[in-house]
Amino acid sequence: MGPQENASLPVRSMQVARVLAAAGVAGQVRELAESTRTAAEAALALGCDVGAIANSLVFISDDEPVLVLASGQHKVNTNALADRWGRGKLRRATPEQVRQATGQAIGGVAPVGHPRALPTVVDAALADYARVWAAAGTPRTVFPTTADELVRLTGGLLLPVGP
Ligand code: 5CA
Repeated sequence: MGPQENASLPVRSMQVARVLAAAGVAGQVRELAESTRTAAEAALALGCDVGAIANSLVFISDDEPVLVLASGQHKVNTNALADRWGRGKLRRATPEQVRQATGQAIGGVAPVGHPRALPTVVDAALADYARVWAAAGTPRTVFPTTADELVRLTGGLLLPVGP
């Protein structure tokens, strides 16, 4: 099913679906009846390991928003990641900063579909899974992908982000 056929998706998810289709991503955005607002909820709804959920976390570093696509299995070690990434300290973005940087709601922030592409790190732990799931613009929409595909989509760096 292509994005055209998926015409009932919310506007923000249609936008994500279009970016994915344009990038040649095969996985389709799907809207679930259950909430996928958190990694735990998404894993339950999808019947997958929580580690296979890619949370799209926005941080502010060196005065600009950056994106960390982190496995739901662990917290981001921001100090270690800033060192590895060669960036200044990472501070969690406020809800307003998340909205400004992504145009998407917290709990539904996608890896793509933002007003401007964000410098991005993809959690190396996601490479342990043959299929990972990421949010698609709303707290009920997701799409299947892989760590490699997320790197390609975002132009990001594959780095360990966990403790
Ligand atoms: N839909 C799932 C992935 S399929 C999802 O979006 N997970 S998430 O982790 O990326 O989104 C929930 C995240 O939103 C929380 O982990 C937290 O990092 C962020 N968040 C929740 N509340 C706030 C808040 N008040 N300010 C900033 N970030 C928040």
